Amino acid sequence: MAELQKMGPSEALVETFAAQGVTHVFGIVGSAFMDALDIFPAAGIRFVPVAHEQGAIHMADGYARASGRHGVCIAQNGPGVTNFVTGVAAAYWAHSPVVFITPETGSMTMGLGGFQETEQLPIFSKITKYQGHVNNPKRMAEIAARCFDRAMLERGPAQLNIPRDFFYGEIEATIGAPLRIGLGAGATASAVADLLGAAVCNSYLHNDSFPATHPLAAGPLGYQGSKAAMKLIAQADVVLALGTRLGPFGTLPQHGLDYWPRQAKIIQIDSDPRVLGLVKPISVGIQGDARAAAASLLERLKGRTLAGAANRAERLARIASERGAWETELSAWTHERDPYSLEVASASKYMHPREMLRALEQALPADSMVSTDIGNICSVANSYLRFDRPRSMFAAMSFGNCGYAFPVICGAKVASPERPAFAYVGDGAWGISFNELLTCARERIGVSVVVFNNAQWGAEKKNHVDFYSRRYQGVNLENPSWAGVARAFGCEGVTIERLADIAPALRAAARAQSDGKTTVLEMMVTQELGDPFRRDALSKPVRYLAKYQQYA
Ligand SMILES: Cc1ncc(C[n+]2csc(CCOP(=O)(O)OP(=O)(O)O)c2C)c(N)n1
Ligand SMILES: [Mg+2]
Repeated sequence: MAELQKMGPSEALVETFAAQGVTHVFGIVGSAFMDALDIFPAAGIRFVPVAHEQGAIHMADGYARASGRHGVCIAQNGPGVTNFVTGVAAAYWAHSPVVFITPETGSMTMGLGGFQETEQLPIFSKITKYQGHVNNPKRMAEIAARCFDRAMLERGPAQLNIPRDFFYGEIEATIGAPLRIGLGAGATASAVADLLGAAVCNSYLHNDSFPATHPLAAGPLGYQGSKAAMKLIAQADVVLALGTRLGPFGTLPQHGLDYWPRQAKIIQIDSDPRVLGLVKPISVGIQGDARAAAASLLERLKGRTLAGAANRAERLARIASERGAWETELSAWTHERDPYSLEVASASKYMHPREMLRALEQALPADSMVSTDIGNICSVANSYLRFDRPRSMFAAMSFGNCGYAFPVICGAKVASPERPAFAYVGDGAWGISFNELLTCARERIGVSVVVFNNAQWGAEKKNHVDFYSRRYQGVNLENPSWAGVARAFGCEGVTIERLADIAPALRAAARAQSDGKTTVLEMMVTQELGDPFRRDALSKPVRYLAKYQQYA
């Protein structure tokens, strides 16, 4: 609809959604945007009502990450909008093209402190790639479209802020076509790796960035990642960093290995020039699309005599042997071996987290999508999650908020209903997010949630163990039956205490997804704890005042 037409601003907004290919909008109903909501069905848009606005923005994030299209959500001005904050920050660091619509208090009462009023632009100013403010209803279509274009172009959340009286009136508007700069998935990476005979490491929490079954795949770097990947990259003389910002959290020493090859030449390619050389010193920085850059690199390398060809066979043998060694080590590593873990496990009849994660890995159906939360067991899961195609792993990225995984997998499932969908969630994080079971039951979104019931905020308890002589505060949980809670919400719930029950329960849960049924698989596990997130995060306590001496 490129010509100028008479319409209402709500129509201009909804027509822009349609032009941008929007089919789902997550949110909680509110008077502020009801005039636009009213016509969603006529534009082919399904409004997905949620339990909490944080759920809506996380679902939009999951939807975007699974589909590669925009995730969209909307909320009531004031409290509905402030409920978005954590989810926007999470989407920012997950580089998700989310457009969140924030109706604002009316333009004629702004500043008078009426109902549901707060300045909505400053709150989001540091966690958005773009903020569009509709300063005149006549600009609704123009500014809305720009939010969609910028979210995709800059890979991150864009805010569309609209004073609520600007939904009404008569305007003349043109609905523009989406503006897209082509960015491809880095699939060409395997061709480059094959030509070079180079090992391929996944960057932290991107285990779906390269097929795990490929013989050159070394596994993920970073926290609870693959020792094979770390040992191999440590020997590199050149690292080609393809479409990764080399985030600081994802390159920290792990398993006692300080693996980053400081002497190596680093070639970094990223579409965002601001991340080139930001975290790690580089030898060459290339601003560009990872796929296009890899393709042109491949063209230039073909037909040349490659220095690395001389020892290719030896290198391939080394890669295969490191992969094998890590697999063998992982299979034998059924439980943690530090004194705290040995003690708590011996007093428990429940499953060891590691052997449970291994059983889950083996039972996951082909083509599964898995989201993971922030917590000790979720992090250890990094060693046991392998994928063969992109858009399969949706970890809480560097914002690191507990309560991310469940709503995110709900959004991913709405985007890709044909794929089996699983969320891994610790019991503490589950307490933050289980309200969205309401949404699953009501909207018939069928996902499976694996809740790790270790009756503790484990990742933080690990700090009490390592640094505070086990002086526990606020880390022990008293859980209800989470399976029972799920059933009370109208979902399925199963409690699992034995390894042998994992595969059949997981398969049944996956089948139930096709009937739009969500299942909570409550895993009863010991209180063992894997390595801490990071060894540099805390220091041993030092106290100077007499009354605190026993706390040193
Ligand atoms: C919203 C939020 N609050 C607090 C934290 C701090 N935090 C990090 S990990 C963690 C413990 C997670 O416990 P749980 O979900 O039970 O998983 P577990 O570590 O026991 O496997 C906490 C509280 C956080 N990351 N996010
Ligand atoms: Mg826990």
